[in-house]
Amino acid sequence: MGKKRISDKMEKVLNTQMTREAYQAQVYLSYASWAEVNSFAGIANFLYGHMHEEREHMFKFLKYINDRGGVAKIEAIEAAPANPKDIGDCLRKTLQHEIDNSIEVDKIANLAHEEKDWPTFNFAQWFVKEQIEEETLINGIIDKYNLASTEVDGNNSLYEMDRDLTDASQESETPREEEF
Ligand code: OFO
Repeated sequence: MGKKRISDKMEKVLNTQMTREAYQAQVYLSYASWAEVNSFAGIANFLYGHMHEEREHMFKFLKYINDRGGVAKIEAIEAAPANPKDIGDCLRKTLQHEIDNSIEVDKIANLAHEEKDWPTFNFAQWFVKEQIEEETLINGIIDKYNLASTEVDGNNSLYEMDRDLTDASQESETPREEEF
């Protein structure tokens, strides 16, 4: 184990966020399973895919804590929330989970700034950008849902939207910095 290069406070905050990322994965997993059971295979596929992204986020936190001489603590993950009422509810709740997560990520960047912990500030920036992408991605799907569900042949449009999501990317259209 290397010399500890993060504060005790930061270690605790990063550990909390690591568990929160695992919770985010639980949310996507439970909503995906709900969508699958309710015959929305495309949406389920998209949500299962995103569950893996959240697990990767959790692992990024784990590695960072350990690499900086802290100790990642694997703790209990909060139970997934109740099933959504319908697809619209599912998408809106997914967006709210992402917004809540963005707020927590911003707090880490803020603490790193206060502590002049520039490595953690830099680490947090990856997540700040990731959250912009994720909110944009889910907002885009909500827009499609709103269009699909307000047409006269609503069910048919919803069917098509679900089919489109089968191969949907997990990335938003926002270019990442390295793509400029
Ligand atoms: Fe959905 O995001 Fe992790 O951080």
